[in-house]
Amino acid sequence: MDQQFLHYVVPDSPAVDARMPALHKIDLITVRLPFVKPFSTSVHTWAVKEALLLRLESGGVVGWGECVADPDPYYASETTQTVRHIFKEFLLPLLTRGQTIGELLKRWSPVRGHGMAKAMVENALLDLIARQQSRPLHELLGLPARRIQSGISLGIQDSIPALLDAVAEAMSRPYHRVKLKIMQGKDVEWVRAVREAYPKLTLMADANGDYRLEHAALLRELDAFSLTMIEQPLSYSDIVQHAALQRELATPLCLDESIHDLDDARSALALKACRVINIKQGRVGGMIESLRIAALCQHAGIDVWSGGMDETGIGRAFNLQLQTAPGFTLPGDTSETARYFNEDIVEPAVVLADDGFIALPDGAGTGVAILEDRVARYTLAREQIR
Ligand code: OSB
Ligand code: MG
Repeated sequence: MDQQFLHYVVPDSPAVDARMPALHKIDLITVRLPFVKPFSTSVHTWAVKEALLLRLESGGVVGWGECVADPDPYYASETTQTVRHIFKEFLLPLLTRGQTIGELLKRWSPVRGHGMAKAMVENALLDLIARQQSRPLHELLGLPARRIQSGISLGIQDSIPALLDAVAEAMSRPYHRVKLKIMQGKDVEWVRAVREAYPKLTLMADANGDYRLEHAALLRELDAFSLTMIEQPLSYSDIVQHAALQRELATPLCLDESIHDLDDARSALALKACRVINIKQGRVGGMIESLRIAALCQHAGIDVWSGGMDETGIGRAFNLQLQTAPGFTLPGDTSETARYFNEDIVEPAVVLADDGFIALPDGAGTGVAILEDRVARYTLAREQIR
């Protein structure tokens, strides 16, 4: 085992020194936005985006966080209900004014796991603080602005011709790379068809944990298609078996579901379980933990990218801000707004420039304006907590 990664002391973002303002109003808002098209992984199909939003108000300034948990546990074990419970019972009582963000993160470390709940709160606080200081979020995090690479994740399709149509539609926009969802029975021939139609396309596959080590020979067939990586082929909770699989494949493996925090990333690197990590800020407990993981990976010479959870424009704006960090060398799952929703709850929408890059929105905080009338239109439930 590579001990080096276990001992590396990761530097922290200057945002840990930011101080929490008084919170005059706290709202938990459940929104439901219809997707343009249903989205399928090997596990489940989602026809709508149902998300919990946290709205924090301090002296007329409002910060917003979006939780990536679904109402169901078909991507991860947290759900909107567990997030609501953990937030109200265990995180909310710790939100006292004057402490630094770093102190808050230490105070809530006894709350085991629940990274999605923690990310929602940290998101809203960082956005609020940055907006109060009239600074963009990346600046609060100590990161210079830059344009962001784009990528698109295509869900499981009904047939190979439908997949080829979906790829053709994606390629009508200048995305930097295409990710295909795969599952048992929809893998080698499906990837082969796309590769034959597009020999030069930057292409990868994501199995959302559908395979076991006994499928190693089948997965090795994917080595023929020069994929940039295969994401989470094995169980959502595994690290060790991915290390065994990586030794048998030429294609780099990427971990998504298995990485919940910096410690998981250390384990994965020490065991050589992957050559790439998909960092979703909403999964790993927030922006600050994401930057720690990115710094560890940079030290290890491992590429990272930002995944997505089909977020509304609020969550997507955090994913954009995160990707200003230097470790994010690969295009992520950051796609145009129009690919997810006919109408979003923020402005401006994410749109690709002619060269496929995405410009950071240039307002304070996440840079996007939250359209409260649109939020209201898509609201299922609103709970004023303070
Ligand atoms: O595994 O990366 C995943 C969406 C929902 C749940 C899990 C995943 C995804 C995606 C889409 O791949 C990412 C996006 O476009 O935001
Ligand atoms: Mg994934």
